[in-house]
Amino acid sequence: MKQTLLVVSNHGPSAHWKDELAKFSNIGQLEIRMWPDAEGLNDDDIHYVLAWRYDHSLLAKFPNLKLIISAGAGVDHLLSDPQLPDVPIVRFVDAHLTKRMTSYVASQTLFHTRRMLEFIAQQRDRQWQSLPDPLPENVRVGVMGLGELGQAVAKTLLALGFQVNGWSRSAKQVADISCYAGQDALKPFLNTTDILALLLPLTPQTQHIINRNSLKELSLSGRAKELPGPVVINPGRGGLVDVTALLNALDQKELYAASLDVFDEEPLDPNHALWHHPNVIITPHVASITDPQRIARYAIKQIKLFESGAPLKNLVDPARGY
Ligand code: NDP
Ligand code: OXD
Repeated sequence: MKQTLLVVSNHGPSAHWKDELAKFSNIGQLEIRMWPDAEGLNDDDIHYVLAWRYDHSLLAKFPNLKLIISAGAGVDHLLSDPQLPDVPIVRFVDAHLTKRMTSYVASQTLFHTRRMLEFIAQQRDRQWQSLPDPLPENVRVGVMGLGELGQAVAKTLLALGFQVNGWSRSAKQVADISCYAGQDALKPFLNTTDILALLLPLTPQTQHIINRNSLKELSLSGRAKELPGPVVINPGRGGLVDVTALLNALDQKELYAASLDVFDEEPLDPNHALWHHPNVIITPHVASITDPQRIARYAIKQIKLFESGAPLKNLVDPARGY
C-alpha cells in the first residue's frame, strides 16, 4: 500500500528537502509531500510526518499517522502541541549536529575567556591596551545537560584544557568531568561554575531554570581573577533563561557576558534590549543547524526501521518531556 511522508514546518525547510528525501527513499511506495502542498491527498493518506515548528492542531487531522520524526534534537515544538497524536516520536541525533554544537560552545567559551568583547570595544575606540586572560585550566565550565550534545561539548572543552563540570537529571560518570545530578546538586554545581553552557531540553522542569536566584549562585568562589565574571552560553532553548533576570545580572556586573542563540520568541524582537547590550552576543538559532541531506537520510532510515518492526532509534519519552 502506498505510504506518504509529509514534511511540516513553519520555518520553511527549503524546497530541496523533498529532493534529498527522494534520494534516500528506495522503499518503493513512499510518496513525499511538503506541507501545505497536499493537493490530491486526503488527511487519511498521511502515515509519517517529518516536523519542525508547525501549526499545532495540524497533526491531529491525520487519523492514520504512525510515526513523527522531529527534524531537530529538541522536541518541545511537538510536546507543547495540545493535540499531539499518540504515536511514537523520534528526534534527530546526528554526528554533524553534535560537531556544530561543540564548535559553537567552544568558540563562545574561548571568545569570552580571551575577553574578546572588551578587545572589540577597544578596537572601536582605537585603544591599545592589554587585558589579562585566565588559563583554561583555571576556568570551570559547567555544562547543564549531559545528553548527546552536552557530553560531546564537555569532552571538547576538556580537550581544550578547561576544567569541566556537568549536571543532569540522572547520575553520570564521565572520565575527568565532575558530574552532578538532580535538584540537590544544582547549587554546588553552579557555585563551582564560571562559564555555564545550557544544553538542556525545554520542559516544565527546566523552564526558567536560569533565573535571578540561580544566576546569583554562579561562580561564588575560586574564579580566576583574570575572568571578570561568570558567563552564560545558551544554545539550548530560550525558555531556559529568565531574560529579565539575565539583563539585570549583566547590568549589576554579577554576570560578565552572555552568548545567546535561542529565544522565547524567534526572531528576536528588533526592539528587544538584548540587541543593544554591549556584553551580549546574539546568534539567530544557528548553534547547530539541521543538514537537509542528513535529516533526509535519517528520516528514511527511521521509517524503514518502523516498517520492518525493528526498534526505533532516539525515541522520545513524552512523559519525561525529552
Ligand atoms: P538529550 O536528550 O540527549 O540530553 C538532555 C540532557 O538534559 C540529559 O543529560 C538530561 O538528563 C538532561 N535533563 C533533562 N531534564 C533535566 C532536568 N529536569 N534536570 C537535569 N537535567 C535534565 O538532548 P540533546 O543533548 O540531544 O539536546 C539538548 C537540547 O539542545 C535540545 O533539547 C535542544 O533544545 C537544544 N538544541 C539546540 C540547537 C541549536 O541550534 N540551538 C541544536 C540542537 C539542539 P539525563 O541524562 O539524566 O536524562
Ligand atoms: C534542534 C534545534 O533542536 O536546531 O535541533 O534547535
